[in-house]
Amino acid sequence: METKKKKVFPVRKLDAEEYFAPGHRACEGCGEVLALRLIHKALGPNVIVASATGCMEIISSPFPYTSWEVPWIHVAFENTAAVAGGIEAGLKVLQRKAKREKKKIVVVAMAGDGGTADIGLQALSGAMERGHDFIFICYDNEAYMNTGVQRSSLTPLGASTTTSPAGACQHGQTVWKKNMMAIAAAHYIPYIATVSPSYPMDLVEKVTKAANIKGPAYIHALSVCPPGWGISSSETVKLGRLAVETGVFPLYEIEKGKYRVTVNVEKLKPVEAYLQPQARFRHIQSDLDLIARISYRVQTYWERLKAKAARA
Ligand SMILES: Cc1ncc(C[n+]2csc(CCOP(=O)(O)OP(=O)(O)O)c2C)c(N)n1
Repeated sequence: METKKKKVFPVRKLDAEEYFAPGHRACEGCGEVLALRLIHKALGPNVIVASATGCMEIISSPFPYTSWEVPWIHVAFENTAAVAGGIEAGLKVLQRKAKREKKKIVVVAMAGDGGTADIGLQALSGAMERGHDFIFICYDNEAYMNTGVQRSSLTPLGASTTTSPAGACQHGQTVWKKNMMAIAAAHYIPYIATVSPSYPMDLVEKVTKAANIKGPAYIHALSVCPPGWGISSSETVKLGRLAVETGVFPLYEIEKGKYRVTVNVEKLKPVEAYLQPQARFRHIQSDLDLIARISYRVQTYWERLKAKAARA
């Protein structure tokens, strides 16, 4: 009996093309737009993007202008992953009915940390569970930034925001940052990764992998935000590196359940090296107890991550 040949769609190699045009209105030194630009360089032209409301939407599409060189749709906070799932299902039907050529189109859903971990979480969970072939990218700048730095469930413990202010009664955010990687992993999707534009080749490799793997992929991009975090715009890339070097934001992937640390750090730097340059943590510099709690948490997570990777 003749076996059906599996169709493999090649994803293009990285080249000099840009798919997100300059001239957008992102802040100087924006880590989020740097991640976005690199991600789309890796994905190439054959994509359709569903974008939640958030910084990357407002800076890229003030009517009548757009920075998007690829098909892009602005959707509500709540339904980004649902819209992406619909696009993917629609493309599949059109290709099956031969109303569209059989070309790989990578369907991408993107949102900030508020749009991912808070308001869009239900739609994301549903889309991951249904198993749509799409990539969800969380651009995590650790607060609702474009509306004025309000806390989200991805704001780290101790960070001062306009709705978790540092003052006499409280030292900034009072709860731990939600673990979105673990939430994605709990859906048993085939590919999950953390990325940082401070490590561009690691980012490109993971995004390329996510585009080639069939089924849902979740990418979590740490996006340094100079105005929201209170750093100079020239410090973005350096702070992104410090997040990795201190273990605050480890770079790893979970491919079909197997953990792999992609950027190893022999000995973590003290978390103070990451906290100290940021104004949002200025008030906790003298709170040694809080720093010790953060440090313990970071160290423990890192050890557990390495143990999981060693077992893989
Ligand atoms: C349901 C709903 N609630 C609130 C808003 C107002 N709003 C628009 S953008 C935004 C902040 C987005 O934060 P985040 O998703 O973290 O992305 P960022 O702006 O930080 O990139 C808010 C609260 C909205 N558009 N829809």
